[in-house]
Amino acid sequence: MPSYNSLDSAACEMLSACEGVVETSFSRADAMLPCSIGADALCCRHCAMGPCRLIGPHMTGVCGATRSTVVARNFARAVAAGAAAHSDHGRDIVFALLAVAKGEAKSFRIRDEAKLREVAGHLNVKTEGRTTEEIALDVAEKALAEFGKQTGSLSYFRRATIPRQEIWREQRVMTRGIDREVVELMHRTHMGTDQDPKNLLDGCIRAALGDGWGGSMLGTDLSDVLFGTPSPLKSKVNLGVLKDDEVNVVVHGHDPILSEMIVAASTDPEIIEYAKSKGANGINLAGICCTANEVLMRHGIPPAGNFLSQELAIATGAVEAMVVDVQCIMQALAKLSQQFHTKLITTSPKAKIEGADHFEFDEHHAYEDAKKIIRTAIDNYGNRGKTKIPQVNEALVAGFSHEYIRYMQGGHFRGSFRPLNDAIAAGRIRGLAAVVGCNNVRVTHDAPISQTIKALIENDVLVAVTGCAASGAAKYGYLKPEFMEQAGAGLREVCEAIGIPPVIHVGSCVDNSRLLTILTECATEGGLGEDISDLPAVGICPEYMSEKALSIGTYCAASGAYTLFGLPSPAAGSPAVMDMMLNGWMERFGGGIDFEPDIDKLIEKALAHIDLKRKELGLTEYDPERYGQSGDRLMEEILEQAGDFAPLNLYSVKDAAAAASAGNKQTV
Ligand code: SF4
Ligand code: MSK
Repeated sequence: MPSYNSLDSAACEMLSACEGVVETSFSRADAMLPCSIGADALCCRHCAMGPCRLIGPHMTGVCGATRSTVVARNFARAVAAGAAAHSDHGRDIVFALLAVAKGEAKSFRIRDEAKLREVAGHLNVKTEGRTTEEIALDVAEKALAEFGKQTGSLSYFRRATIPRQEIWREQRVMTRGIDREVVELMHRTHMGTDQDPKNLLDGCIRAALGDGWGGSMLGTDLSDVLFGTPSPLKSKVNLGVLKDDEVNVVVHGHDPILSEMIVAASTDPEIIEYAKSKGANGINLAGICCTANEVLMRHGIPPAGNFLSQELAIATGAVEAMVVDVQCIMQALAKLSQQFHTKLITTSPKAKIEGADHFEFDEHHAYEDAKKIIRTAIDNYGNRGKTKIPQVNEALVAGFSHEYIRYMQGGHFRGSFRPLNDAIAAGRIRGLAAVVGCNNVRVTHDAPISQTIKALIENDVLVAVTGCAASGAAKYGYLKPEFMEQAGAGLREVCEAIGIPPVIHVGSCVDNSRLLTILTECATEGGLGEDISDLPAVGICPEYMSEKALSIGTYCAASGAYTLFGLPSPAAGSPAVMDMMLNGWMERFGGGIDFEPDIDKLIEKALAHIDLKRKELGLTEYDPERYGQSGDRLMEEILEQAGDFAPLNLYSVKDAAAAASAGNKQTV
């Protein structure tokens, strides 16, 4: 087979089948080079005197805007869009909770009351002596107010460490209302307004913090309240999860409100009977992008792939309906679905696509909407032609909410982050890394994600994954407990002791807010400094594509994390702006953004930062040879030598997951 621009053998098989027959983002990328002026952010089209291209002798635009101003303005608009996307998603979840609290959304109910009460505490909502619905109503109203707050700062900032809150106050970047910061950033970037790159970047930080500690965190928390807080479960990933003899429905996008109902409708006996009446053996649900992560984390629905798999899923000819909501949905799906029998179904009034069927989804009659969508897919089963489903899939364990991570380190009564902190302090775990974000067709699909994760775990770095990087990691077996064999000896011992894979799946891209919570818990547990910026931890986005990733990177940096992107800088046209975002932010916030397209160097930089932080904390110097001769592995060897070997249950994660989910039943 000729080589294709993907590490994923299922993707390569489909790209081979598509060659010369159907267009994909891979073939379109080959046919169109990126614009080099735009890539460096040196094009300004913020007024009709331009567009101005600040290249060659043109050091300023017609209005005199400098390269640094133009680059910072372009970056700011991307962050504003990314923060808006996440936050608007979060707002929709709040509206769903409001409808549930008012009894207007009968298809949903509150699944995690303990989390509702915890969120109520963060938002200063009284809980004592009140019904769940009363609390939920106040929580929803207070949460909505966070979006429109005109003065003061986000309530959730109280969840950050005290030193972090002080840094934000000192640096004057406390976010007011989420909407206010996004609108203000759009205002600042209007022609002739904010023309100081540093001030523009501070505006980015306020909007991005409004995303991470506001819109996204509320989105994650209230999704858990409504749909259940994830705990580990097993599933599979890749195009091989599609089935030849069942109606395949693929959910794609981000909003769990829609996908939760699709999951429920797909198990409705009446619907299953209807599928059988049309000659199918049942209904097979699969996911793409972050909707995949939402339904995987809570129901074990298998992801068919990540961002660059969306067209390839349709090209199998086996997908009766692809049901989409918001974000990361390629417009090309509309034309492509017409070349096959697939129904592309848009569901959000905010995201219609010319050529797709639009079934508007509303939480007030959600279940009926979902059943209508599934029936449409079933009716389409008879139109299926020849199929080509790559027989490639891989097992995985997903569902590590921060609540579960705390629970797995001591159980319900003694849960804490102490064992993890102790393992880091002792050097068993060298440090922590979050590997997050998208695919980007300008690099080999999944290769930077895979290379980064492999190198990190070999170097005893515990990795948490989210978004399309999580599905990418899963495809290569990294989310299987057995993969701990590939980890360094110290990390392997910890994984064996706790019963986790060396790479833990934490959720969707909105769930990067869970990473802020995990890191804050590590910092407040003690022994590793007092703040996120003290921790031997890094954030890495190897294959970013979306503007949301830039917002995520900005809020991680402003929260104290050194954050690396594996692509060229979108601020490359101004070394001064790049320096402000890396060195300037490192000095002011203890975290910064670095763009390093050479993945070998990116890994070196990540490990160097972890080691620097270990040194600053006065921790034992990391030594890869120190551990590996204790725990279960040693016991196995002893038993083997004694000739009395009986297989040990190394992977208690399965039992722990069952125990956790027993109290958190996910049936809708
Ligand atoms: Fe050109 Fe200035 Fe107008 Fe931008 S704002 S297009 S740099 S004149
Ligand atoms: S879906 S934002 S491609 S992670 Fe969240 Fe994947 Fe990136 Fe979209």
